[in-house]
Amino acid sequence: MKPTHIEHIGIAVKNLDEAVKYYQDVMGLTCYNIEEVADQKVRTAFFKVGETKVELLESTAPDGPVAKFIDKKGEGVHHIAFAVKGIEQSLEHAEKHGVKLIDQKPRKGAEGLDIAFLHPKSTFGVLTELCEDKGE
Ligand code: CMX
Repeated sequence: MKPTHIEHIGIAVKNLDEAVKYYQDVMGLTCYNIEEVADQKVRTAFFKVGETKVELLESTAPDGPVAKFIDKKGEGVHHIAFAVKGIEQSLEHAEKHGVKLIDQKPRKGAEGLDIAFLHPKSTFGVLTELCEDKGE
């Protein structure tokens, strides 16, 4: 596997609008996209910081992964996403090394990227996302 950069850092928040205001007013970043990802039960807001993005995540349902995370651990860093070339081969490579895959195959995530998650119990406690922009 060859990650090229950290594509984004996902941060779980209770209130997207309040968190967007903080990142804009205090951190001086510009929110360039707000998008709902229905199958993940989240509303997301994106900010660019160099080549990396900050993705704020607000749950849209009490049984969604982000709501469950906040119930258990509180607000905070939820996942780290690595941009890779060849996401299918990267997943195979991780699985061969004994990593538990959450997604056996890539699926479409926010911003049209192909994404797949690795289980945090196999990755030293960090929910890890692989993503690839295939430009489709
Ligand atoms: N980071 C680190 N550990 C996490 C975690 C996270 N984000 N989410 C859950 N865990 C830990 C829990 O603390 C728990 O640990 P313990 O057993 O030690 O208590 C364990 O993983 C199991 O957690 P759970 O609450 O029982 O939750 P589930 O097993 O039902 O689901 C997970 C956990 C990671 C498989 C699920 O959240 C998932 O599939 N995540 C991937 C999808 C996702 O997060 N989507 C939202 C973002 C979408 C986007 O970016 O567009």
